[in-house]
Amino acid sequence: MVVRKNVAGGVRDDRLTLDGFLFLNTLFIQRGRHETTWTILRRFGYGDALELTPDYLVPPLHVPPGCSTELNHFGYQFVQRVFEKHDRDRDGSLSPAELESLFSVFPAAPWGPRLPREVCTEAGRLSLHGYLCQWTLVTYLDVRRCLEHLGYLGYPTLCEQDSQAHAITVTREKRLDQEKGQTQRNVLLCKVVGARGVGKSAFLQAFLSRDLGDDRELVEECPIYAINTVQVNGQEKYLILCEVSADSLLAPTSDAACDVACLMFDGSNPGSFALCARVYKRHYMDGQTPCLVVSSKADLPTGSAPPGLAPTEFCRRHRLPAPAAFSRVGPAGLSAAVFTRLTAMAAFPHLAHGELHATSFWLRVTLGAVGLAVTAVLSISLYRALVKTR
Ligand SMILES: Nc1nc2c(ncn2[C@@H]2O[C@H](COP(=O)(O)OP(=O)(O)OP(=O)(O)O)[C@@H](O)[C@H]2O)c(=O)[nH]1
Ligand SMILES: [Mg+2]
Repeated sequence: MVVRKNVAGGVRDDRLTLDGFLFLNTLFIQRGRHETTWTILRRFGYGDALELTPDYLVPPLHVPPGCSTELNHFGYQFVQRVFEKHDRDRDGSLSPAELESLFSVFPAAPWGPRLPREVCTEAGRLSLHGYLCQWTLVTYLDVRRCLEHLGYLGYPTLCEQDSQAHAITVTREKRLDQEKGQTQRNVLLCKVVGARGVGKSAFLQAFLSRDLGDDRELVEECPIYAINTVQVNGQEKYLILCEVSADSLLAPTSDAACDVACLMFDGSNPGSFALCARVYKRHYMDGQTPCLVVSSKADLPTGSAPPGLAPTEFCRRHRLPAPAAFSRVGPAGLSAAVFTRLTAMAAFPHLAHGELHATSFWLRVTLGAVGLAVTAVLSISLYRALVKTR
């Protein structure tokens, strides 16, 4: 009432406008009711220094080892609403100015200049798809940062939840996925490993349907991550490609953990395969991570193999799928097939090895047959026993 009387446009559709809100708080302060304004500020996460408090920005969220973090349905719904709010011209993408308006509630731009090389963009504009990919990447790699971002955007208030942890799903342990032979994860990580210059960055950019160009500067600037969606078995999964130099994986404290490993060598220089073989033996040979060997630069003539184990022979001996050819030039379908294959291997690791699959198939057939025979023998014995007792 008091707002309606004193501020033109202070109330609209029975709701306080910004002017009305500021007037009301000025009134509280003038009348000595500071505690009311403080209560409001604290409710929105502000501390004594009038800054959002760490408790508000990073609420507790337990992520046990072997688990990963994803935005859930509520999280995606919320960030999509934020996108739509800032897409003023309703063209389905954010221009640099629209992105700046979205960033205005953050103390610093939440996503750096690498953004256009990590997700799909269209002529400098960020599509909803690329935007959701970016949120997915941050949630997966750094959930604290994601919580902070959701906090700045006012998730708890706008969604009427205690904290923005409500927007996050912590997946079950990977060990359990491996035991059950399937995953509920929607975000999968693929490490792309290979010697210097084999074409890892080109591979990441092809995943975003972008050509690397010949500009070395751009190559140096390339991020180590690229994220996109891939359809497998009628499901849409987010696949994160992470470029890793093989040298770093041969360092003593290296982390090779991922859902699928892509071991890349240059098909025009098969000598580059030696490093893939070393990384495989060091990290993946005795583990459960599926591996796909990729022979890059398929548009160039195949080089002659140096003495030692040829890639195809190595794969056969280690029961790995035969090397998949890839080229950043040529039909897009060729590269799309590799990305689908990697995603399928990550999502269904027990199907990754053709031979293993066949083995388990025959094992199941054999066990099934044994089971049937046992049931038949038991049924006959039971029948005989019943006949005798009559
Ligand atoms: N012909 C051909 N050249 C390629 C292909 N992919 C990459 N290249 C070239 O190979 C060189 C190295 O490519 P990058 O993608 O930077 O290789 P990288 O593995 O990321 O290299 P580092 O990050 O330095 O280890 C560049 O000059 C690319 O233009 C391809 O499919 N075909
Ligand atoms: Mg590179």
